[in-house]
Amino acid sequence: MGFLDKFKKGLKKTQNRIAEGLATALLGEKEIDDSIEEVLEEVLLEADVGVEATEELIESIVEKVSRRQLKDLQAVLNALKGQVVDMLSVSERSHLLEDNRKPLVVLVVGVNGVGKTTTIGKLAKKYIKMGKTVILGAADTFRAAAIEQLEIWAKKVNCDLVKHKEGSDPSAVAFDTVKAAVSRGIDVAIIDTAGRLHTKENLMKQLEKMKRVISKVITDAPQRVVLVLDATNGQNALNQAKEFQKITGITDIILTKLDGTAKGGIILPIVRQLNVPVAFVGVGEKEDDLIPFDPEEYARGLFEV
Ligand SMILES: Nc1nc2c(ncn2[C@@H]2O[C@H](COP(=O)(O)OP(=O)(O)OP(=O)(O)O)[C@@H](O)[C@H]2O)c(=O)[nH]1
Ligand SMILES: [Mg+2]
Repeated sequence: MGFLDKFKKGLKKTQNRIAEGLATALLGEKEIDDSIEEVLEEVLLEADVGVEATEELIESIVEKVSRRQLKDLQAVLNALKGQVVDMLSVSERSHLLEDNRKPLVVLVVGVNGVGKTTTIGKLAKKYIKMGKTVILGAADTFRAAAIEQLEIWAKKVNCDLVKHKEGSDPSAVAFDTVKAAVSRGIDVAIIDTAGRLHTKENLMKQLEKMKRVISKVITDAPQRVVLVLDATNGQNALNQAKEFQKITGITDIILTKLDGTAKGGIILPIVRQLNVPVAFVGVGEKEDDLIPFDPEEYARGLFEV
């Protein structure tokens, strides 16, 4: 299956909610009228498009309906698609893969269970496919089996790994990983971190320390701080992102588990409110289930039936 099909499949649940929600509500109506406003609001909010973006979308659709420019469901879906592309195209594209600083240090952060470690495996594979060499740093020394989980990925994608004992200082692992990348001439060092709630001050401080220690090896590193968000968390993911952004400069966002939720609309407020590009979306648990985010494909996935 190609990227585009996978992206579409990953958005299926969200698409169903929106398109079917609208279709059901409009069933039996000869022509679309103002009553679409309420239905639209409901389905868009349910898909976690967020209040602000929902209002913006509704305004434009209702205006077109009252001018009799949109007569059926298909026309409404098409209009929504165009509008969403416009809303997202203001955002910058992520250059996570194309960042050629060497070694590139990528620090991966996020709350518990969002898919950090899995995403690191998938990401490593992408760099390797481009002909780059990769080293992984097992700086989640907190959770039992976290190191082993990353080791399995390193074996699977065939790259180096730096690890210490469980319970050791994550900053020391990060430091050694970057050192190893430099001495072995490796292109990309990706550092896994323990899941942490954005509300836990001491854990957020620990992230700061990791960054500081890494910059002792290379002044401008980590050049990329990737925040992994779980799409199934919907609006809550947005709140997490805001907190992480306050404490540690996020350069890229990866939104996982799009395949498992009807809340795929959350990308809109994420892109529009955070001013950080969404680099990839996760659409499954396998190594190739990480898809570059593209506004056009996203809008098609949401609104094309
Ligand atoms: N369906 C689906 N599952 C995913 C995706 N990404 C990750 N997962 C699954 O989510 C679960 C948690 O993934 P991990 O990579 O362990 O998450 P983590 O953020 O490293 O977790 P902690 O280290 O405990 O904080 C695993 O079962 C993954 O297979 C995705 O895009 N889609
Ligand atoms: Mg993990």
